Amino acid sequence: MRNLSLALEDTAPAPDLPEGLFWQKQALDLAAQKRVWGALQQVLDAAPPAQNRTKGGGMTSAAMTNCGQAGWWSDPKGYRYVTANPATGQPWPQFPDAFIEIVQRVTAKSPWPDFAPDACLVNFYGPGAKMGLHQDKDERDFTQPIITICLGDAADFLGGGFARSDKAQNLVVRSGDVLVMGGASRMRFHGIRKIYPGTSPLPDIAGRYSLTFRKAL
Ligand SMILES: O=C(O)CCC(=O)C(=O)O
Repeated sequence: MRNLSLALEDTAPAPDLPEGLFWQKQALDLAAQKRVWGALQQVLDAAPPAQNRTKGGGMTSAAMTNCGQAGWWSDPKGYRYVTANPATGQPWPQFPDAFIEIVQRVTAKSPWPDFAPDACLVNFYGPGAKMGLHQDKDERDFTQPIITICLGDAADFLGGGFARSDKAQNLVVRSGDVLVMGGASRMRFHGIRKIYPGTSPLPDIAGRYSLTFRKAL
């Protein structure tokens, strides 16, 4: 049976979002999601996602990989962007054309029509995976937004405040949704509370991918 609480969430009115946080529900129809998935598979083949070690000595719950000129990396030395995959020494795979087209389409009518990402951190959440509340602050230019494409299972996205302890808003995001965090919301804490296994409209995806586009360098 599909998750009942998720079905109920669907009928809830869209919540008010703070300035700079945009949630474009179903920005990608199923055909566009399939195209992104096809392109993503090439990235995953070239740079398979893996759980990374953290500064604190643990492991990331989500598995990660990157494409673009730079990739976000975590290991006991800390968090940073690197231009080659430390696991292989190879450059990260280039952005597939499908990614560039989607980002351009999404940003065209946004406050950041000239957004030119140079990094895409891809997170993969299997059953039980999550991501704690954090700020994205390893990029050089905080005037540029972070744009996230959701693919696969639905998830609880937490949009918090500017302190980790601030109350967070829960958005149930689905495959094809796009989130933009920019401007006044660029430095908000955010995270993934849980995913809803078995809710992916793409039968080949068991779990959730988030494609997070950044201007890192
Ligand atoms: O998976 C998501 O939607 C959130 C990802 C995220 O917060 C990040 O990559 O910094």
